[in-house]
Amino acid sequence: MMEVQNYINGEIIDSGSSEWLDNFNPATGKVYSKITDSNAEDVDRAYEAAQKAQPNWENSPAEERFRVMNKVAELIEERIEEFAKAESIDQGKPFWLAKNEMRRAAQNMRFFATAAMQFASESHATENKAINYTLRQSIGVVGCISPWNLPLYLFTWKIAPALAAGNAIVSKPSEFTPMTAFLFSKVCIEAGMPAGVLNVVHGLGPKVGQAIVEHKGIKAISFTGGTVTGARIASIAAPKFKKLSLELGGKNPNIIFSDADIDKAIKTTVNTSFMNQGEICLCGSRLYIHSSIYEQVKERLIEAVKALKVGDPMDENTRIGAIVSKAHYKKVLGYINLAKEEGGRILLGGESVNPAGFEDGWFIEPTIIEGLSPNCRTNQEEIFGPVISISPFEYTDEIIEIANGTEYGLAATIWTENLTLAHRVAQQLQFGIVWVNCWLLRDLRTPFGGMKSSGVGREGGWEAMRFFTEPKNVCIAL
Ligand code: TXE
Repeated sequence: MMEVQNYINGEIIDSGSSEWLDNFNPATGKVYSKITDSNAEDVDRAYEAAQKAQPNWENSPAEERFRVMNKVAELIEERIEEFAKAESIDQGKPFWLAKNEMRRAAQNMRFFATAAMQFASESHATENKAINYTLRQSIGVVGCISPWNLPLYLFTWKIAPALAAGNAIVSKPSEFTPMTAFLFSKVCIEAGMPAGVLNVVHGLGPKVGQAIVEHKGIKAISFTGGTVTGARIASIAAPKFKKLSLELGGKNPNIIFSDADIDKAIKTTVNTSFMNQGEICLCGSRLYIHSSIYEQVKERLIEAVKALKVGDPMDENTRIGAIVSKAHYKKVLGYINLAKEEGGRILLGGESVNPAGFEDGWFIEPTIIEGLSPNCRTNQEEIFGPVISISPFEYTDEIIEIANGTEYGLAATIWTENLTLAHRVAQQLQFGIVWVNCWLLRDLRTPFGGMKSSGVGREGGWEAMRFFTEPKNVCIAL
């Protein structure tokens, strides 16, 4: 059986614990590989390697960091089939989608390789008195903790800017989806990444993740995952005065106004609602449709979603794969039951499915629910599965209030051909990202992150480079 091992000080090694965790294939419900069960001592080892390697990495020419990171991107692209297959088996997502995400992982490395070459200091002349400049220095050793929904895509999204800014890293991928980070470690060795610059420690969140957050020498933590975990991490990191970037959950509204281009809105909404089984923090799980077009959009959406094939993730026609873990599968089904208790009418789906050949896998039908009040738990809590709630609305001010009325503030989508309305609503929505007539259209230079319980800080472009550096003001009197 394949074994997922750590990458510490440039070597692929087992945890000192000699213990192993089971790794499941969500489509079959069976264990298919083992994960080294690391602990705080492995984190210490990774930290020591990182600390030793960091000064040389920071002081290496930017071209050298650029070269290594680009080489890693090239090697991922050369092995895209292998990486995508591994991601699909580990996570449950369709293979074609995993392939897109592997391209994005390579793009993350390449984008921030370029940032390493372009990131610059600022200077400020203080009228005849002084010249100030801002040195942007590496932090040292940083911690990167990533989730299971877009495993390599989000892992690289964190480590790439950290590396570009000259830091060394102790990282931990999710224990539910460690495989592509393991393959990535091997690619780093092949690309000539200096030993210790990136360390990948596999294992459980409360053990390995927590040890990273608690570690005295690790000065900044970049985390993507659940809001509850984020709050726990913040409570440990804050008294130690660590820099923190938290990308947490969402309960994102998708609002279709009466003048929207309905064909486009429906086509995109199918993805907004159900891509990656709804396991994307940016998925729109609350769909609000203007009452004048409600029945029409509802019927057409149901038809479009009915056509989504649920099943074998390796089949190129599959649109909905398996749910990542048994626990999460039960959680999502629990929310469907809750929706019924709260008075919701199931318009489509609502059940688990057992596609032929995958009888023990964790599959759930894409589910559309109507008739829920804005304040019920189904409309307030993050489900993170193929489940959406739909409702009609009358007035713009009313829908803005409803859209803003959850503890989350990650992403909102609006559909309208009215430019003034689009600008006005975009300004009033309390979300880190507002998409107008599109969804998940990403430019890696833009700030990415959420308001309220969706997180603290922003990733992407210079925001990420600023997070992974310490600014120092040098003031020289003239
Ligand atoms: O995530 P966790 P879970 C949401 C989604 C989901 C819920 C919980 O609603 O149902 O969160 O998912 C590591 N100290 N999202 O429990 O636990 C863990 O090992 C340090 C939204 O699987 O937050 C993993 O590497 N680290 C989301 C990472 O944190 C800890 C993506 C995320 O896992 C830790 C995933 C600890 N005490 C879930 N405990 C998004 N926003 O994209 C766990 N970890």
